[in-house]
Formats: sequence, C-alpha cells, structure tokens
Amino acid sequence: MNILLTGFEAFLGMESNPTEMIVRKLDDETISGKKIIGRVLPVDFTKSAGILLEHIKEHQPAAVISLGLAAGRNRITPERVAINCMDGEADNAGNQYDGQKIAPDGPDAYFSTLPIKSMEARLQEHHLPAAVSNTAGTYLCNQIMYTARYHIETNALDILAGFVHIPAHHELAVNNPKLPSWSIKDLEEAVRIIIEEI
Ligand code: PCA
Repeated sequence: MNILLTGFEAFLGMESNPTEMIVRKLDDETISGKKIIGRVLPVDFTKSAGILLEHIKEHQPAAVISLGLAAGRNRITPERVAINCMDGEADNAGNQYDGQKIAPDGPDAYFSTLPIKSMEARLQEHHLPAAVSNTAGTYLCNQIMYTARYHIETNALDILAGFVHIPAHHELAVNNPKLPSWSIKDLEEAVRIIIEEI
C-alpha cells in the first residue's frame, strides 16, 4: 500500500521548510507496511495542484498526507477542513489571490478523511504536543488539501486525504527569538506516528 506524503519548498523568505526535509528523508521508506512516496511541491498556486494530481494518478496511494509549515504554531496540527478560497501573500512565483475560489464548481469546504482525532491522541501519548486545527488558512496548504479532496470526491476514489501543519524547526528560530520551534528529529518522529495511524 502506497502513502503519498507531500511537503513544500521554502516560501515567504524563509531559508528552509522542515516539511521538505522530512518528506525527502521518508521517501521510499516502508513504515508499518506502507510504502512512502515522498514528494516536494512548489509554493506556486498555478502549479502545485496539478503536480499533486499527477502524483496521485501515478502512485495510486491509499492515502494522501500533505504536510506544511505553520510558523508560529507550537504543536502538530492535523487540519479538520479545507475551504474553497485562495488568499494571502504572493507565492514564490509572484501569484497573489484575493479570495478567488479554488474550484468554481466545488463546495465551500471539505473535511479531512484522515483520522485526525486519533492522530492527535497518539501524538499526545508520545508526549509530542498536538491539537486538531479548524483552519488550514487560505494559502497553498489549504489549496492542496482542497484539491486532493475535490479530486477524490469528484472521481469517487477510495483514497484518504488531509493535511497536517507542523511547527518551525530550530533553524528558523535561531534569528527569530519568539518563534516556537521543534527539532527535525521530533518532527520526523511525529510524522512517523501520523503515518502509523493510517
Ligand atoms: N506552509 C504554507 C505553504 C507552504 C507551507 O509549508 C501554508 O501554510 O499554506
């Protein structure tokens, strides 16, 4: 059984993105019988969704777990919902949106089909702080989760999909004294636990 695990490249002037490091590290590993396909997506509203869909078509995963950095959060946050909206800062290619829909014919929102509550509980049991989040924002992370769920629903596919935001890693906090940060090792352990929960 394949699991598609996606992360993002660095964005908004940050020097690195921990999700890129984790996805590269776990690519090709087998975790509790699941083969991990780790792929990094660009932070580009016009490209990321299409690339994600190509990976889904190529690898036919049983689940899509997308990871993104939420700098400022102090815990691992499985997202409950993605909304049909693009907004926020310009992306890495300079594209900027002001509330446009991701899918003009799509519903306002999709819920995650990952086991977000048991992920939260298992992480907490391992003393890795976690909490379900009720907003994935309106930037690339939300777009990717919405796109995966829209594709799966409109094609009646049997694939679980959702998004997990993770805190910054220490490297980003070195010159940013107020930024909560985790070690890459702990972030990686958290992602392994999330995958085991599928
Ligand atoms: N986090 C951003 C986009 C890329 C990433 O890692 C987000 O939360 O939308």
